Amino acid sequence: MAAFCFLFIATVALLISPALSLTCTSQTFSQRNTTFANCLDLPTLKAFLHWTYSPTARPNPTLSIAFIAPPAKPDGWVAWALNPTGSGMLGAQSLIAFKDTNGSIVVKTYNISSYGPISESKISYDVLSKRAEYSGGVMTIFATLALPAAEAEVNQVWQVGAAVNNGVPAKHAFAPENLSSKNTLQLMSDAAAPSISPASAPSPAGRQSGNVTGGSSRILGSALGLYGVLVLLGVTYFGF
Ligand SMILES: *[C@@H]1O[C@H](CO)[C@@H](O)[C@H](O)[C@H]1NC(C)=O
Ligand SMILES: *[C@@H]1O[C@H](CO)[C@@H](O)[C@H](O)[C@H]1NC(C)=O
Ligand SMILES: *[C@@H]1O[C@H](CO)[C@@H](O)[C@H](O)[C@H]1NC(C)=O
Ligand SMILES: CC(=O)N[C@H]1CO[C@H](CO)[C@@H](O)[C@@H]1O
Repeated sequence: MAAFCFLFIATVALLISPALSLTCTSQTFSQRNTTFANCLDLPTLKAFLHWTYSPTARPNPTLSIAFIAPPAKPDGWVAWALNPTGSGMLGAQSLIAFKDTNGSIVVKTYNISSYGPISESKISYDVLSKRAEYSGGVMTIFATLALPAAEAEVNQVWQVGAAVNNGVPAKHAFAPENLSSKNTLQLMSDAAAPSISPASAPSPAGRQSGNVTGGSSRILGSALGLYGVLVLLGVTYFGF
């Protein structure tokens, strides 16, 4: 009976795995040498964050990210921000990617201090590098920020918009999803990562992407965690 249960569970786990491959752990980047230590399926706007946090980098800790999301319309924009002074849009130190007036996909920085029209400006983080790609209907922002000090967590905000007018990203929708597109990014998620260590039992998805399965959205995270546990059970039981 126990054997049957394990077999059944393992089969179900295998059956559900294709759906889970739509998570960040199956995403790859066009530059083959681009990898990140962690990734997260963000809970709204079909967005994903990949990141590597280097708290001991000198002179400042660094956070390298790839933020992936489909713009609300093909000529729209995607944005990712840290908010060191609050949790929402006001105070967001933003990176916004869009197709510039000359047709290039650019990333510009915006210190968002009001709900009015935004304008390009410096942000409170040193931006060590930034670039963006647009392919397959999704935009990806790549950036490395210097953080003023090592932090265990930071507030992040993300957003998508439908239009860019004369090089200025236009305001986004007011839908509930937009209003809830923020949370706290646990930078030290390695410590809190699921007990499945990639070194001892790489998940199939983790192997594909070269990413460590770090955090995940609550729902997908627990599904993936469950899947991992099931795989582990299968490994233990079947010895493969
Ligand atoms: C990764 O590859 C790109 C070209 O595909 C190159 O410009 C870049 O320097 C490489 N980065 C590293 C860290 O090797
Ligand atoms: C378009 O403008 C951006 C600056 O906004 C520049 O970095 C980029 O090289 C330009 N692209 C082309 C094709 O001229
Ligand atoms: C961002 O805007 C706020 C409010 O106007 C201002 O106090 C702050 O100095 C600005 N930050 C930077 C880096 O310019
Ligand atoms: C998370 C986020 O950016 N929410 C914003 C959605 O849009 C409304 C209206 O502009 C803002 O009030 C929210 O801050």
